[in-house]
Amino acid sequence: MSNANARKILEAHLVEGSLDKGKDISIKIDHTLTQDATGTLAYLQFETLGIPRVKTEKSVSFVDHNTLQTDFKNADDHRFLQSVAAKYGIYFSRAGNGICHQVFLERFSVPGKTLLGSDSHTPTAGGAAMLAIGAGGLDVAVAMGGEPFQLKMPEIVGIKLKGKLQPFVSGKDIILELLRKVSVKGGVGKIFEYFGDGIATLSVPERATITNMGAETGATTSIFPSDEKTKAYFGMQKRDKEWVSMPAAKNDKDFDSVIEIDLSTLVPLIAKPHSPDNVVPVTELEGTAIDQVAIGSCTNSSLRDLMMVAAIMKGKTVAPTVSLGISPGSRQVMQQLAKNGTLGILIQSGARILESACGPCLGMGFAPPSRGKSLRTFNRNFQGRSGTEDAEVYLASPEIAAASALAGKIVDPRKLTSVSFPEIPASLHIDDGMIIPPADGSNVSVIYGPNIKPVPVAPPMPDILKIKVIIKVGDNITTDHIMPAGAEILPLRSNIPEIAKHVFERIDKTFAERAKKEQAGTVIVGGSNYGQGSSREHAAIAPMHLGVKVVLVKSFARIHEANLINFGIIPLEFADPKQADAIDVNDIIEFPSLRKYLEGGAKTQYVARDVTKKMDIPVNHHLSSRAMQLLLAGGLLNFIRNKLSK
Ligand code: MIC
Ligand code: SF4
Repeated sequence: MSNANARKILEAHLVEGSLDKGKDISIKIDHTLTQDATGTLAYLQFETLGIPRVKTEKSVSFVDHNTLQTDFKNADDHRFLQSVAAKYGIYFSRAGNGICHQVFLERFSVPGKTLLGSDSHTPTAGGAAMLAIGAGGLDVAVAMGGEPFQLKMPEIVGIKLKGKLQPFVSGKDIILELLRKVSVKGGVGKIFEYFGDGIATLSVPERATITNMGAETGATTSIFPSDEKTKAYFGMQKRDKEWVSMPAAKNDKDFDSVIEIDLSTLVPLIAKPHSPDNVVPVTELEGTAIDQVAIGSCTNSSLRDLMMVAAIMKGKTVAPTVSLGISPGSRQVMQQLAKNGTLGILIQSGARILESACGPCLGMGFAPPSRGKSLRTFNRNFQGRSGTEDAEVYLASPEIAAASALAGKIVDPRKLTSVSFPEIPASLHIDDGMIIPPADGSNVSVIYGPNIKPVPVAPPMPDILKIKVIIKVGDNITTDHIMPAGAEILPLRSNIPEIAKHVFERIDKTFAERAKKEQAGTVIVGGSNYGQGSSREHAAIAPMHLGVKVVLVKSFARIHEANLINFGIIPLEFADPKQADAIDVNDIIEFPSLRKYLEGGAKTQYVARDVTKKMDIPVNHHLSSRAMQLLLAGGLLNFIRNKLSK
């Protein structure tokens, strides 16, 4: 019997199905997490379920993404979220308290529990041995209503860490190495579980950097065991009582397959523009001049990371050609830096201290200059995400970032022989004053603002689908392409008709206008790993609002495919991927009796037809029987409402 921790947690939470690779399973969700940019829709949808109080053990709502507040919209969202939390029994982490994943790890994580979060980096909590999965907001809303979460049983891949990292090589380099090995789609349908003698050398924040950025491989989640290092972390957080031991599996045989990484031979790595798997050794880029350095994000903003940065910056000033921004991951980190003098060192170095929030990571301020090179400790460097379309973003460790900020060019941090490593405190001052715990909400009224609009629901699936190809895109299209974020568009997250005007605008400015004109609906044609990146369900709802009925691609990223189904858009894959090349924009594609096909359980090969090219297109799908029911019902919300009303 396998001793993989991921398997044990799934077993303990299994509601339906058997744990055979690829089979449909449903699991009980203990905790949920939302952030403001996905949370408003999640809670609007939760409200329509008519459930008086969340049914999870613990649900937490964070405000960290949309904190620029250039007008009333985000402030209204925050007020809405606070009132919803008070009404339905949800913990509320106020703006200023920090980035959801960092704060969740510090204050809420519990080894062995399940967590579902409306953010793709929810697996961060896997650093503390939680089985933490990112999902669309509607899936999280339904989990708050007590429904199990559905997924296909992933393959459990053991990542065997051997040996010990060299100085100035850290957690970021481990996950960049994995990305180099497996690529941005190598984790789809997989859980990465870390084991081996090397794990004992890594602290929880370093582990969380790894599980966080595991999302960039497309993995369902990543998880570390709970050991002495985890115990020490819970002690530091004064949460000793919540610590649970979950020793690592010992044998390769506990996993479906194993990837080995020798920590002792690992070198500092960098992901080049514009993909997190475009990884090379730092030595290959040494001397490259940079314009900007940004340190922070849910990947690398822990106390350990920022004390390391300060140790490198101490007594020195950032290069005159570089603008350095630092966003500590949480108020706890910020307070600790202030208390032990580290903040003073960072300020003295010329760093611009930014809010404890996502900020530059998703283009909320601190955009690089035109054609600027920006070196960031973040997890995504998709083109344009920084807010500057022609900027070049590099991803690296805090060690590389700090050393390079001083030099004005990329440097190998292993040359910093005179830097002494900081002593991370064993105990912290704990202050949860910015977390509002649940109380009796029976008299609370939810406060809406004028930009908060009802979430549209898909119409029932039509019998006949003869629809136009409205756009054709290539491989690895991200949700940042489909539904961009950034300072101008993010404030529209609670208003689908408005945000829908921006769908695909970075690829084709006419998309929304053209799509809306097609009364019969439209189909998107794409390449492999379509919809990688974020969990934002806006990348499904907004196209649905514009009349997209089918997305026909070579392959999907997990969360986006689930979001399409949740909002009644049919995800189909080419049986022969080469056929994608033969299809053109404006071709008419017919999907004969698709409704009947799904009603009959979709058991045989389905064949669509490009009427324009007179070409049959055999297609595959991985729709579970539940997914087919959702599509027939016009999406998950309709489906659950029907179920609850029975
Ligand atoms: C991201 O990093 O892309 C985001 C912004 O955190 C998204 C969520 C969102 O779009 O609101 C994610 O990772 O899921
Ligand atoms: Fe926030 Fe960036 Fe992390 Fe997304 S990846 S949660 S935007 S810090």
